[in-house]
Amino acid sequence: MSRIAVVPGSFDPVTLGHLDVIERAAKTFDEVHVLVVHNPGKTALLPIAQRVSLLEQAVADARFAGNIRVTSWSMGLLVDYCTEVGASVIVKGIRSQVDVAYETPMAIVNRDLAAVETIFMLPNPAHAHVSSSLVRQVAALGGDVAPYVPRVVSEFLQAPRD
Ligand code: COD
Repeated sequence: MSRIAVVPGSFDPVTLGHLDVIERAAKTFDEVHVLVVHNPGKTALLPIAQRVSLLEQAVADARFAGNIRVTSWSMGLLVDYCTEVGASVIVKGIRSQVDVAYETPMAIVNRDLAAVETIFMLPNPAHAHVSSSLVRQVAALGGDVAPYVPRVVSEFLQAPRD
């Protein structure tokens, strides 16, 4: 039986830290679904479809295995998506104790709701300080985000707008 893992996030926008975790998940599981989910606790920069498109372009890089699918979910619980596609595992990236404290209750509730386990993966420490909110702030103030995001994202954020 193939093991499907879901890597969920706001990905607003996808960063090198996210990609590090996605790459590790793709090496660990047969199939990985990268799932863009709206987080009502955050003010969005990019529309969901744009985030999906940037993620698709980022994981098209040759270093990623061909077992990654990018999609979005707005139909209810994260575990409802997992059940729909037959995924038994959620993968979350952990940067610090703050992430552990934030993610642990969600992991337990997701297990209670649908017997979906959560696996925490540690990124390369080089990316541990990177967050989408930091990228949004640097971009909004005209700084260079290239050290923190895939090239497709820095080109998109730095492109002139109407
Ligand atoms: N290195 C490693 N991991 C990282 C990095 C980095 N530099 N940056 C972010 N991550 C990890 C985060 O810790 C997180 O695990 C994941 O990547 C996504 O991060 P974000 O910031 O894009 O997304 P969030 O934190 O806004 O998460 C949004 C979710 C929708 C995934 C989350 O809120 C969630 O799981 N919601 C569940 C909704 C639900 O069903 N609730 C009911 C039961 S809990």
